[in-house]
Amino acid sequence: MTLTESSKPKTLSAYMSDAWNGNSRYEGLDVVIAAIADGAQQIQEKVQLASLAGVIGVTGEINVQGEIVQYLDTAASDAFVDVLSKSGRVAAIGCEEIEGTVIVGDSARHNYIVQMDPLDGSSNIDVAISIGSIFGIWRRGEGEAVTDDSLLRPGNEQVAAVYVVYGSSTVLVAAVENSVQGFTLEPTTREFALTHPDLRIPEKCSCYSTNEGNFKKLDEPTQKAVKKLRDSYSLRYVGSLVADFHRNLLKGGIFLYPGDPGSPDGKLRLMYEANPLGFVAEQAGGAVSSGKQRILDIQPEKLHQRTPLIIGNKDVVEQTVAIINGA
Ligand code: FDP
Repeated sequence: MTLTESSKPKTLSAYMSDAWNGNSRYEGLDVVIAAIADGAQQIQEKVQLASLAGVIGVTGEINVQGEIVQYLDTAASDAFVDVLSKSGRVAAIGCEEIEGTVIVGDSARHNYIVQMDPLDGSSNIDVAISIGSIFGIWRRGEGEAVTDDSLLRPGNEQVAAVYVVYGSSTVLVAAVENSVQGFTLEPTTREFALTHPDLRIPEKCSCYSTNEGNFKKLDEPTQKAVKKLRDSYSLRYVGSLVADFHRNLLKGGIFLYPGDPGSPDGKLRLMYEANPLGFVAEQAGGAVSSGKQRILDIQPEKLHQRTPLIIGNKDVVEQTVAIINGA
């Protein structure tokens, strides 16, 4: 099938220019998201090569699976720090792979703060399963100094969030207030095209996603909540948060990685996993909770802090949280 000019989906850059042009709240945001799209294309190419790791290994370049995982984690972190720094719009970056704050610049044009997980689900890299990248984006206050603490902002102050899934296709989802748009990388033009406009989580929840292997570790109310989900929905668990979240956003579903008595804060990270995906979920009509409160209202204390995460269809998240709290 050939697409005529008029039936071709909008590109990411055309979409951003049409949607945000002249809106001062989003001044320069298109540049930040274009930088993310550029970095994502670089990483997508490297991720594809990961399946050839054994072959490439013969040359001695990348020889064992552990090394390709490490290599890609670092390559993704370096690539996104590079493109975001060069965008001229980002004042500071927080990254799963980097201990402290990356301070980029403090001119008036450096008006965004970005927190990212450059390669989420890295234990799936070398087995050809979907992985991704996640970004939370905040506005820097006018004239605000850029310091190590610039990153410690609650999720409810995010102005945008983006994630990318490197799967059977490469998909970039971008959310701002009341708007979630999905774009697919078109391999021949190397452009992201608007394929999933105005995403809303379907009314009907069709699956639950959790690591069932952790069931015995959970406290009794959380076990009760998981049992209720088992009785109601199909289980779908990729083990890459971004891939599980994306499927649930498109098809309806709930993801939970709760805390347990041994690790009350769970496994996932507040600033670059829970907050950005929580923002996307809420803009798409879903909900996000730590089991105690709305994720986006947590005041962060540390850059790499963890949080239990319950995210997806609003009614099912609310019901699950209620059971966890003794209902
Ligand atoms: P990974 O360890 O592969 O990096 O962010 C951590 C994460 O993946 C998530 O993407 C994923 O949802 C979760 O951990 C999987 O954890 P379990 O293996 O404990 O289920």
